[in-house]
Amino acid sequence: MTDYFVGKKEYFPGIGKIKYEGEESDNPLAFKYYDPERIVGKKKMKDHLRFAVAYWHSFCADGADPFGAATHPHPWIVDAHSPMEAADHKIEAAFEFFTKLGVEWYAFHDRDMAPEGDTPLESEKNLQVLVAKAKVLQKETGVKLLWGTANLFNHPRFMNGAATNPEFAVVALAARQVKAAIDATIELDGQGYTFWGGREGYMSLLNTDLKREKEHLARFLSTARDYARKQGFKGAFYIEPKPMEPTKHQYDYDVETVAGFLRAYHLDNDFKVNIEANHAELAGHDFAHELETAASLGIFGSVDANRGEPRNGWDTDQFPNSYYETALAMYAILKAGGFTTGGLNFDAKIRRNSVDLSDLFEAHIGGMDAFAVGLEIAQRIIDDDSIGSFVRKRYASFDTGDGARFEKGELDLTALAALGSEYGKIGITSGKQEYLENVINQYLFGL
Ligand code: XUL
Ligand code: CO
Repeated sequence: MTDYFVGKKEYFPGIGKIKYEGEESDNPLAFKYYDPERIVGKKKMKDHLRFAVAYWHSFCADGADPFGAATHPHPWIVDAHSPMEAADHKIEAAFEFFTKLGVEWYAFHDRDMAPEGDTPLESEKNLQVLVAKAKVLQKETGVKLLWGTANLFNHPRFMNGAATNPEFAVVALAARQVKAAIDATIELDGQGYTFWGGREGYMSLLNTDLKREKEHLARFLSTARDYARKQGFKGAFYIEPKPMEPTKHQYDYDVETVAGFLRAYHLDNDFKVNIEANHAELAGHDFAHELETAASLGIFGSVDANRGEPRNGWDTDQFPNSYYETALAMYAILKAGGFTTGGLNFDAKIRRNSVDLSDLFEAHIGGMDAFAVGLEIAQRIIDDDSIGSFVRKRYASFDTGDGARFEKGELDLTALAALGSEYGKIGITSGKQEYLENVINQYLFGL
């Protein structure tokens, strides 16, 4: 009896179920901090963190980069005689990996799971075959779908954009693909559906009608929302902000930009954001900045957990490993009330030269341990109210009296100005930044 799934062939032989062994363990294939059943605050660790594996990076990306050929000859592809057979092997390898790692969620693009056919109909049929198999595997293993999406950026037809393509025929083809991906997501009981606008932007303003493209994007999203709701989809729609790459400028630049767009087109009741750490960095923001901004605007949804390489400014999609960053991220996430439909999806890939079978496991184990540590620290900061009480006190002058009247909009500028008669020592109160930074470090290393 094993407590993991193995299909027709075992793709990760010699690796069994990954277990929590604690920080004394030196077993590279064990969790040191992620203890799924452990209660933190009021929930189990696994229910706080809701880890998901990204199908595209873990089972499709082959280590190729613009300078070199593939270095990860995936056995589930090598031993297949047709693209559909490869897809069948791949899904078995994926569920073997999910269950050995012990994650409850995954996320996928349509084209990750099923190959594109010669016609739209053939592509849809391919997807339906794999979705039927995914449904059986989900039932058998208990692994669930965090979100589905459509790949609207890989095929040359999308080189000028999908929903924002200057040619209507491409917009309609993109819609057909999204419709099928929404159907697949509903069939698999997905908790969310993501739009990452990889090519929804421009390469040159000289050939671009910005106003029209943004209106087309909004129209496209509304029609997708209306269709999904009509089909009974109750989950969340996510926009995944990213400022650039592959386009020079992407319309979903960052959380604040997306929030303005959603409000302008009355999409903010259905759409939230899926925040990716590396995308935040590309936009010139801290990961925590994007999380807190989303929470403050009421659109926090889900997270693509990864990291960039701060010195080169690319979307390197590395596995998260900074406890400092995960602690600040989890603090923002817990303050926002935690995840509802969302989770922590490892939109991260092992490096081109990470060619051992165990590397994919070690990468995820490290990422999961990093977020487990981040969660523990964030929960302690919240329980002690050490930072929260400081921030509340900082704004206490708005809690009562004239400050409260200002917040309620009861003071016009004349009344407000009349209250501004004193200079004295007003405004000379320390922001205590260094002290607060020390507090965080004490939680991280001092306990
Ligand atoms: C690309 C990216 C995508 C989305 C899903 O930068 O993050 O993989 O997460 O399309
Ligand atoms: Co992503």
